[in-house]
Amino acid sequence: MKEELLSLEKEVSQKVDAVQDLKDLAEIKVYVFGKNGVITNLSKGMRDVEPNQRKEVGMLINDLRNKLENKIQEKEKLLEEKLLNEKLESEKIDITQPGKDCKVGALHPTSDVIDKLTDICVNMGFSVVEGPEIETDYYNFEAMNIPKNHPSRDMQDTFFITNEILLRSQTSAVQAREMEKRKPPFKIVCPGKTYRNDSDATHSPVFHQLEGLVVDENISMADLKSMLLTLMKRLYGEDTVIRFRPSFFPFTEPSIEVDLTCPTCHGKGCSICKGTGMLELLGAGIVNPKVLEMSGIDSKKYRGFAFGFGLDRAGMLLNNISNIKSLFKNDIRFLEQMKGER
Ligand code: FA5
Repeated sequence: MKEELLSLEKEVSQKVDAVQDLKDLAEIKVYVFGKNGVITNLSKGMRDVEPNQRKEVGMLINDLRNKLENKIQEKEKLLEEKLLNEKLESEKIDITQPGKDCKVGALHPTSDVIDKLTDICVNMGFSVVEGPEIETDYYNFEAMNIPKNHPSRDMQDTFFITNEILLRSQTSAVQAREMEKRKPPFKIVCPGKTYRNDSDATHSPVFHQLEGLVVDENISMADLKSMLLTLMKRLYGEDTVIRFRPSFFPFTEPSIEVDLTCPTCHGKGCSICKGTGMLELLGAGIVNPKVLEMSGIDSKKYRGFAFGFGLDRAGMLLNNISNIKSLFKNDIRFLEQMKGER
């Protein structure tokens, strides 16, 4: 019997020594202590042992059970430690490593100038409105005192969809829409996209304008001039040089255009500003009484002034950009540079 127990101890010990993971160790446990395990079967066999030998055999079996239990427990502890160390090693974080470069975005120069100008206007009491980009001939032209076949339509090379429907060529199209809806006095601005068949360094087929319209009693050219001066100074700084020029728009009388120093040559004259040293930024004027009347506003009681900023140009002047196309290319290198400018 003793021999048998010794050989069993040896066999199980060798198996435990050789085992490499907890799953295999669990199988050995079943082999030794399971329902049909070798130790369990030895205990069951006690009833066949001669009564006078039972005590001694019992002690030997118990002794072997304790030895094997200890052996397996030690191995279990070892394997658990090994597993934990492997896990810790695989999850190790090197906190001395430099962090990953995280890209920070910024507003596009056109969005930036839209936000800035709109904010300035809102602070001056204007409400912000929107109008459709696909517009009727009536609101874009006729309600603005530009009848069909009027020569001033040539100033805006328009994309027509049908005879009566077009891509709006000016945000002035919102003027009549708002005048029909509102009762004076009111002040509105409308930033948005506009479309013309135009393309060079300062003209793009899609561009942005910001329309402003003020209707009230006793409006004069002095109000318009001081409003535009304030807007320009708030946007470009107190020492901004601007030039008011007489102009013509069928919907304003008198009409003016406003120029700002060219960002490319700083006033010296270059190909971008066609040698003038200045770039045209906006058109404006006192609303033609005919336009007020067409939209149901009493022109004897009320007068108005209106202005239409070219927002892409405004952004170019703000960021020293010489070609309007850069604003539409979405070249990340250009946009990165713009981020630094603001
Ligand atoms: C107009 O569009 C008038 N509706 C402005 C106006 C509003 C006058 C209210 C009176 C009262 P004009 O065509 O000049 O005007 O355009 C106004 C500005 O839009 C220009 O000064 C220029 O800055 C910008 N602009 C015009 N065409 C383009 C274009 N193709 N690309 C980029 N900017 C343009």
